[in-house]
Amino acid sequence: MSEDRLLTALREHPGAFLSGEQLSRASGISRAAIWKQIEKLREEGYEIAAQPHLGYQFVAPPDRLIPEELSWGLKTAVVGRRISSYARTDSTMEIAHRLAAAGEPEGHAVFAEAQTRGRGRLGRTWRSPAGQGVYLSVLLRPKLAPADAPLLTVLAAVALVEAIREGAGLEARIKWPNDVLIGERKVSGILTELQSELGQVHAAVLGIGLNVNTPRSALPKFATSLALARGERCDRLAVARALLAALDRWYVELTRRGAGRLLTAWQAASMTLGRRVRVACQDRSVDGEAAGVGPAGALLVRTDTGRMETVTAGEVLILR
Ligand code: BT5
Repeated sequence: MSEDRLLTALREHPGAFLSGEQLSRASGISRAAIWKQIEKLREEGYEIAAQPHLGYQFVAPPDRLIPEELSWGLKTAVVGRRISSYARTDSTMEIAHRLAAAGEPEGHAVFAEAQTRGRGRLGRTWRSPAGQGVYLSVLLRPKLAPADAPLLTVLAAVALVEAIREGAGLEARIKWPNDVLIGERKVSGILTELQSELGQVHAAVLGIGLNVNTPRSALPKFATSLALARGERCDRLAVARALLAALDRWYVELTRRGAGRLLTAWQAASMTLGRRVRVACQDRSVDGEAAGVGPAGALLVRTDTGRMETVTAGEVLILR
């Protein structure tokens, strides 16, 4: 569409003023109608400067996670091949599951500005205030056995650490199994859900909640956001794009070459390994030293008797 071409022409020359005539040539919109289209873009939240005799200049996109902006400059093989964005929904997990059931190919990324029923594990709630965070579910169809699916949580955690570094300049650490922390506070949580049958994964929905500009008042007690940790607002689009790119890099690595490098990266970013932990599992509790991570993303705990226990799911309390 010619409106899209107008936006592309402006975006391709950041910092430069383009005359009405240049924009008209690039977009196919008549010179007389350019101003009206610019006003329309401004109404959508685009910041565009105008100077008499000079023309128009692209200043900033809207602070919204919309497909046109998320895919700008994004070169991914799988993750984000398709992007959907919702202003408000119950949970992006629900939308991605419905897409999966309808046969949608893998890679579709579903974003929402706000969730009314954002969820964590075991029926817990994920607080999802509007316009502050990244709430994302990615539909994947990995050739993994259900028992290896925790590797997707490992993948998301490593991708989050990289995206937080790249998009916000902050160092985050991974707390097994599905939390990403800055300092001692949770900044992001991961939820992996499967559609599987007879030992085969048909679809996996990888859910990620990341607090970007979320104020303290909207968060639970032991949580933080990138903006709180950095002391200034962060570019949500930049963080979200970096996240899609990192998820894609690691997904391609995992599916083509296996989990080796992924597990090494996880270990380097882990805050759990080497610590004394208490892991509460469904029916028991294991005390010991977090000694390593198994090939499918399980936690290896060396108990006081020297025995190695493998824990596939649970809550970790770091004792010291
Ligand atoms: C998680 O569960 O950490 C997984 C969260 C996944 C959320 C994403 S958002 C996009 C997608 N759509 C969804 O509906 N969900 C996914 P869990 O480990 O069970 O942790 C949940 C706990 O984290 C809660 O009980 C709170 O204590 C805490 N919590 C809730 N909201 C939080 C927030 N915004 N930031 C930090 N901690 C939070």
